Amino acid sequence: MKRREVNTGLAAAVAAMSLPAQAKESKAMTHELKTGGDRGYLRIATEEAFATREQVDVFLRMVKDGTADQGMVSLWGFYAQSPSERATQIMDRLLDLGEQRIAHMDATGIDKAILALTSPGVQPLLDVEEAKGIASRANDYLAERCQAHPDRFIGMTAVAPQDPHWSAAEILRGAKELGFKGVQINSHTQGHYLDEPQFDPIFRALAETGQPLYIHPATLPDSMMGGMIDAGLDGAVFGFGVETSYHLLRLVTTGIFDRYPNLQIMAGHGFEALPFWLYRTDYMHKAGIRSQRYARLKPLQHDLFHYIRNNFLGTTSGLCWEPAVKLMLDVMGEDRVMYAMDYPYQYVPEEVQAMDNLAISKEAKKKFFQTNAERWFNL
Ligand code: 1DF
Ligand code: MN
Repeated sequence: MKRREVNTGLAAAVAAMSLPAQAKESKAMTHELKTGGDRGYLRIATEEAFATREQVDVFLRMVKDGTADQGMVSLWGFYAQSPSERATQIMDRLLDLGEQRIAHMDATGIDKAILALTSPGVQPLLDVEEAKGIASRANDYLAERCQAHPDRFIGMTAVAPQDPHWSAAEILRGAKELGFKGVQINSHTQGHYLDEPQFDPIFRALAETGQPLYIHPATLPDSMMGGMIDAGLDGAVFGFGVETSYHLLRLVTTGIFDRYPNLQIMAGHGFEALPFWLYRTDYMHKAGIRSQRYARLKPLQHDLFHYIRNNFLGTTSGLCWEPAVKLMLDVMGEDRVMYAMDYPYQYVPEEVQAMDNLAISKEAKKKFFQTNAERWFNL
């Protein structure tokens, strides 16, 4: 109703616009959002964030004492200190794993949320003991909240890759004792990438548990920052996706899936734009291999199309936009694309309606919202 009123001033202009614009407008008003499967599927949101107070306090301490890098100052200096409505509302929502979050899930028809400690987890912390303490207490807290709402909340394990052996043990504890269904790592850890050999215990633990790894964006390392902050592009607006897609691709080119052929890696934001790039990336990757341009790079067992359709899973977090989702479905296949909201960073009810209205088959939509998540997170 509110939308209709707001739009009356625009009505003539909209009427004069193309039919698709009109259809889009009326579609968004077609239905209420309810939980419980009234449209033939449950909605499972797969990239949903929470924070703990002690995590945010350490971020703020690092911002103030000068040990935070530029990306952390830009991101957490903002969320933890800005009086803006966006920052204060997001802080409030991140810290809630109770009634407010459930009410927001009810209001947008989200049946289940797959929750992870917000980015960058504990990965920028310089004191490894402190990092491990905060991660394990966050895991205990999340497990307790999931037990309090077993039909609504599902957890992913937070780790501290600064200590790969400890992280491997925490992955096993998450899977075997806490009931978690996956592991989230927020891209690089202080400029280190997961293809480096010291992280192998993490991949062995993933193989042992059979759990998926969600690679979530993080603040840019100083080495990649360049002029991003000057242009206002370092965060979720752009920089996150650039750095995370780089991470995903270097795992491929350095052969992680040839070493761990059953490994499943998830990423959000339209799989960080990689479906769009895939054809060219694959072509140029092959050209580089054939000409032996890079000493380190050995031929892979498969082309990039194989890995994206066998080892990667994409979610829509923050990119609930039909052209992008259709491209993901085309490139990754309808078994490998899942819905995510990215609460609380992008809490937009109209986006849920837009995804309900995707012009894809009934079967594909149920996979997208429900059964792919059930399958890949082993719910
Ligand atoms: C933002 C976006 C921050 C996402 C996030 O974690 C995050 C943001 C600190 O908007 O600043 O997870 N996101 O996934 O798009
Ligand atoms: Mn996110």
